[in-house]
Amino acid sequence: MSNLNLHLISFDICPYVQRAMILLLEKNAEFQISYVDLANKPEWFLKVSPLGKVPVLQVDQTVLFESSVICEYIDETHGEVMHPSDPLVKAEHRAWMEYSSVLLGLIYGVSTAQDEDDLAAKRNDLSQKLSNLELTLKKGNGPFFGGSKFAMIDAFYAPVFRYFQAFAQWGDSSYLSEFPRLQSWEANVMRRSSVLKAVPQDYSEKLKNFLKNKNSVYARKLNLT
Ligand SMILES: N[C@@H](CCC(=O)N[C@@H](CS)C(=O)NCC(=O)O)C(=O)O
Repeated sequence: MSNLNLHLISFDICPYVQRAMILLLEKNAEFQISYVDLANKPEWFLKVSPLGKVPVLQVDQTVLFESSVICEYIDETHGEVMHPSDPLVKAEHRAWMEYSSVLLGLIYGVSTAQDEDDLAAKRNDLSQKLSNLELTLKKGNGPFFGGSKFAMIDAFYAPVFRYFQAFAQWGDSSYLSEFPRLQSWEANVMRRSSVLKAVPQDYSEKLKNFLKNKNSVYARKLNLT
């Protein structure tokens, strides 16, 4: 266990921050957390974050950015390793972890599309990509992506599933309706304690306000406006 001080810089509904939060909670790591308003970035944050983005993890005086890098660092320095030991299986997990970032980009695209055509194209693409993911999930191999152990890849998919849960709460539960393996994986990931604690209690209200302000076609369809 590392003795260095960890300081996570967060924005309360950021999906990439959730990855780091889940790792820190899984590892029972001690850390401080600060929240910034990304619509009004404070000077101190702009000095610390090279890309002006969250998450940032300050490790004593060293600044780490990019959620994947932050998560790998936390994994290597705290507690039990959250990757499979076999190099090929680990590489496969990392490949599908990258894939989760593509899904997050598409979900953002769906929720902020400004016209019907763009919305339909993004939804189609997302659906196709979820179908690829469904096919890679091995039958009867749950509860998690790689089997019985909650691994880093499961932490990476939690923010994806959290969006689907929020959309379902607002009336659209279509995303995983044709994908039974994904549904089961989602349920198992989303009941994990670290995942439940990785966002503020008013997450859903905050996400709703964020989407409302985007005034997108999808926000109107969900009656968020
Ligand atoms: N690839 C980055 C993405 C981080 C990212 O896009 N964060 C968003 C918030 S969810 C951000 O800070 N946006 C502020 C901006 O782009 O100005 C990672 O994985 O950490």
